[in-house]
Amino acid sequence: MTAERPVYAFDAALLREPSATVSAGLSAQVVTPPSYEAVCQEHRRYVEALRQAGVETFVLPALDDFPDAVFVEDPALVFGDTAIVLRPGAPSRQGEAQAMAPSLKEHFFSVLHLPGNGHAEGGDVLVAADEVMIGLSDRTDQAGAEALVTCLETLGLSARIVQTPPDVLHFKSDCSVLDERTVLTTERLARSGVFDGYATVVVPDDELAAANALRVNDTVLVGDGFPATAAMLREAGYQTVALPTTAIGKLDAGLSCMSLRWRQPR
Ligand code: CIR
Repeated sequence: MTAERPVYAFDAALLREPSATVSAGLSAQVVTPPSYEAVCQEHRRYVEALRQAGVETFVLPALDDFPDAVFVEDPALVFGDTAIVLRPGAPSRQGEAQAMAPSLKEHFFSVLHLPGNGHAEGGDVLVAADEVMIGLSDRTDQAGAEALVTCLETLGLSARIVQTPPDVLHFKSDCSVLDERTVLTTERLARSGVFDGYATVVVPDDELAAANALRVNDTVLVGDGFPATAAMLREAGYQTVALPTTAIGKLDAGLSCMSLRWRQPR
């Protein structure tokens, strides 16, 4: 499945304004939750950075019944002209998927629904040049992953089920695509062998959350609390833009989580 364009080439993104209730979002950490204002500020900077990187942004209104709804990456997956409505594994997030469906219909020719009763969240799905990796986690179970493999196969995409490290929220909490053959990853994930055959840039152990970076066109968006990772990326030849992620980080989120990105068919 080698794509005609690089997997990080995007010209459109769907986002959602943070919910007024976002402070009540899920978190595995014992921290003071972020304020609504702080999340909004980070979200604004993120939208602006996507625009600067050449992406047209479509920002949906907040869904106050769903504190985590700003993290639109999890309830759906999108490719060129197709979207897949997923079934989040977190009970408090399940309604986000149906709420997203009408907006997906506006932007995509075809909107599929994850078959069966299993669960899968987009944060567990890494789209690389020649394959899609689906990480099993507390949010994505075997049934959901298998259903997603089947669904992706109907789109001509080949998918592989892999393992998210223990106690890590999503597969992509620990990795991101940098280019057609290179991934940014934590050491613990790289050690599992999942990226054998890829080149890797390994984040320092004191910057684990930096692994959820986001390559968009010529730019790699990186959390501004991760200077060593940003320096490694620049040294490797990538252009970086640092964005604040302290507030969303308290909700276990990173830079891929706040958008669904695609290349519009011409
Ligand atoms: C959650 O636990 O579901 C949210 N607080 C964070 C979701 C982050 N999403 C992502 O990594 N794709």
